[in-house]
Amino acid sequence: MTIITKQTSPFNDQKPGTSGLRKKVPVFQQDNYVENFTQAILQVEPKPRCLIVGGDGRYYNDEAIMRIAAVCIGNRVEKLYFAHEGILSTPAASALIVKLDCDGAIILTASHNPGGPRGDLGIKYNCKNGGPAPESFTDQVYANSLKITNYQTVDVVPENLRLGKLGKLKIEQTEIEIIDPIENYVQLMKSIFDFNLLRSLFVDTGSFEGPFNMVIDCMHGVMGPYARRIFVDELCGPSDCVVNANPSIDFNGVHPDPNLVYARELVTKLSCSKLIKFGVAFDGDGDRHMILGEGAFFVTPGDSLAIVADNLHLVEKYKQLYSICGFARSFPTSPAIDRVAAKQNRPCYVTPTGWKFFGNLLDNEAITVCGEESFGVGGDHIREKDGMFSVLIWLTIIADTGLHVAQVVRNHWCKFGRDYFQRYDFEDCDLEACNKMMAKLKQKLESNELIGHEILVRGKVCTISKTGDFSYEDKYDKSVTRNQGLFVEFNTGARLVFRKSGTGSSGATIRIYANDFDLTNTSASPTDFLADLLKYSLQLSQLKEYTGRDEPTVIT
Ligand code: G16
Repeated sequence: MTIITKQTSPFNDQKPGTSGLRKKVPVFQQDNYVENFTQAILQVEPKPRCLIVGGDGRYYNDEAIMRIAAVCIGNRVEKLYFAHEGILSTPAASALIVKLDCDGAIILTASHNPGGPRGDLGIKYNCKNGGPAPESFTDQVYANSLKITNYQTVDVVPENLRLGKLGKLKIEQTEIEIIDPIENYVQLMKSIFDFNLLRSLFVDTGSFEGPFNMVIDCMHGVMGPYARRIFVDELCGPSDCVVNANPSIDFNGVHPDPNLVYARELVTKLSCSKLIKFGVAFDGDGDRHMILGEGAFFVTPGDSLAIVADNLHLVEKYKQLYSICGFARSFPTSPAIDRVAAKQNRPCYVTPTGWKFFGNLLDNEAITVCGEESFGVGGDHIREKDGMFSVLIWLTIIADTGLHVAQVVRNHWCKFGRDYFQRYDFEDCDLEACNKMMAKLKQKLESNELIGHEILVRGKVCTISKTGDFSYEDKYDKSVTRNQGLFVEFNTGARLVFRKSGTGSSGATIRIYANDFDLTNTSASPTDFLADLLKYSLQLSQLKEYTGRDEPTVIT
């Protein structure tokens, strides 16, 4: 085997989105496509010397890993760690980068997007701090990809590189090690949480009229082996509490997006059995999660984030390791966490959508917990959102207080009032039509023409007080990110946000987010409470006129 230079030509569509490059599998299967993008990553200065490679196990994961490996060896990367079988959750990758003192990780995932031969694949790069590459990095990758003329690789795929067996080998100048990523992640969780307290949930203590039964739905994604290790081996839960736990290349035909529509199996289980008191669904790569209580009581991601922030003091070990300084949320996320921050006299930063924007705040110890409406909660222990971390905080709260999920949420509303929130997703719309619609809306909202306009919300007059397109200046590197969400704010505190998703692989997904607040009326249905606002959002955006759609594909 020898290192060779291979001629290539650029692809003009390798611009990373919200979280890496996401495309349909056949796009990645094109000759040179994976190699060009890998070379474009490896050319960003300072060039990485030590990398981790792995992915969420979806279709083409293993072939893409071999193509990436060949380019890394061709570029004489000094050390390459591969996850056993090539399977690595996103939070585990983030933890390993720091633990093994690597320069970064190349992670193959399209997260919550469907898999299979016609499904999605993605490649994202995480940096030395364990977090997703910031825009300054991904802009360089994109620029490199547009002018690439050749890449370094090896003339034959290394035959001795077998990801099924742990161990070390050397190919050309590259030292290679196949590692078990789960062990490090489990140890990290054990260093943060009181596993004895969590174990007590599986014992009938009388607090919950029987043992605290739970269902952990891994949705055929990467989390199965992690959940089995934690819930069955460490916490001594019954083996059937972890379901859909074998990573599958097409997620068994399931859309591995933990929401009320795609995690239907879990929702049905909890709706049908009063014996199950807690349910969680993870997404394909294990960073997102959805929490349900008894009777499929749904905890909105914004409430979950606020409750985690308000109860962080219960996680003794975490509190000792990472002092609680402040919080952050993405712009479209409900302001429930802002109220917790205000009560604790701590700052709450508001960033654009995308975990990469939390990195500098965490690195500079400005925040300890952050999260997003897209089912993401994370902390200072790694630089990715971490579904398991959030679940173990929830279980700590439950074990400590003896309260059910719904009681925890209702107590929170009593203390802070309720932030009603709903997100409408219009998936797979025509891209050009969406671009035109968003351009028109932007023009309307950036002029002041709607200020003072009145609409009726639950029978009361609400006045538009502010409109625009969210932009963000990073407190530390002073970078400015514009066009991060069109918004309409009302004098009552109600708000609408409009965005085009940055994680789709074809067409366009339009997201409309609505939130409103009530201090005392906390028991209304979000659908009723937000109906007038959402109706107005459809009129204002002229979504139907542009896209022909007026029914969301998913309501969260
Ligand atoms: C990624 C990002 C998140 C973001 C989400 C949704 O998550 O890491 O920060 O909130 O996409 O983005 P969009 O609304 O643009 O589709 P994941 O879990 O897909 O990697």
